[in-house]
Amino acid sequence: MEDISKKNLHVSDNIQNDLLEALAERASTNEKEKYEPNNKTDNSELLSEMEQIKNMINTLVLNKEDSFENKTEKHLEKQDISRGIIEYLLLKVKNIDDKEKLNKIKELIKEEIILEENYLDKIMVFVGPTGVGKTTTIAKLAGKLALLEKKNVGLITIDTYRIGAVEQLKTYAEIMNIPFNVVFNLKDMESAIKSMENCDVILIDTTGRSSKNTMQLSELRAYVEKSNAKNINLVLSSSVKNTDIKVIADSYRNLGVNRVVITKLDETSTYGSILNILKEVNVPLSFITTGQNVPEDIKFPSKEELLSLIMGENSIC
Ligand SMILES: Nc1nc2c(ncn2[C@@H]2O[C@H](COP(=O)(O)OP(=O)(O)OP(=O)(O)O)[C@@H](O)[C@H]2O)c(=O)[nH]1
Ligand SMILES: [Mg+2]
Repeated sequence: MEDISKKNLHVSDNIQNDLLEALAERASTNEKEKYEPNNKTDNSELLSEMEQIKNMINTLVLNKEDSFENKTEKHLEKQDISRGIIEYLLLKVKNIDDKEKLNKIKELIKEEIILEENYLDKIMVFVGPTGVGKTTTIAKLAGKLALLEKKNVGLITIDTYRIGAVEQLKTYAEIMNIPFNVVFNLKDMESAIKSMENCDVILIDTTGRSSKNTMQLSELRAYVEKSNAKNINLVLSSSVKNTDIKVIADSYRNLGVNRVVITKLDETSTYGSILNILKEVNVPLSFITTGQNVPEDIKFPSKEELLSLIMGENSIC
């Protein structure tokens, strides 16, 4: 019998099926022939053919599992990179040499990582869903700017909705000895900003809002517009569900979001969400946060550092 196992055995679900059928047919013929009086079939030859077919099927299955596409797909899935992005990456490298594919994938991912080089502005607003770390992030940034870089920083909060929210930021302002203002209505916003005219940077904290509550979001938008801020950061936790990113991005885009901050990277062991967020929100990354410590746990990673996190080659302890 021809040694089919040496042929090119690529892909071939169909071939596998054909072979399985052939194998089944042979097996049933064999059974029948066992009971026929004039059986001339040499059973040992038949068994060896069947063994060959079995080996060939194994080779086919292994070949498929070992293919670059398969291994890469599994690896990217393990990093929690979204299905859409994985398919896009694999399609892009489909027709290039296997040896080049991994580098090309890394290059493509790097293209998606856009860093905001000038993340600072005179007036900066932080918006986002509840509990993602907006207030803590503002405290970290204020600490870095006021304590380490000796800048004049002012803090404003419009979060009079949640009990304790004002005290949370006020406490940080007192510890850092920097001006602090609470804005209760739209009219207050103007005067609060005016009172901080001398500050190099004014950081504005907002109430966490669900992306599904359009009323609350329009109210928030009015405050953001009134602040005249040109630097509007959407704060998202790295543990955000893939399916939610698009909904959040779409609803917050109306607020003029033009930067993103990714928080709580210390709470995850896979970093595909960085890529998912950047691709979906489609604005530059200002910085990331990596823990609850104020002001230490704020980081300004390079593209290479983010790439190695996304690819699972590095981690944040
Ligand atoms: N592990 C970890 N925890 C964080 C990080 N940033 C913030 N937190 C914690 O997340 C919790 C919520 O933080 P807040 O800053 O109050 O979040 P927020 O977005 O202001 O919440 P709301 O104002 O209620 O919408 C707090 O316990 C923070 O200490 C981070 O980078 N890593
Ligand atoms: Mg808050």
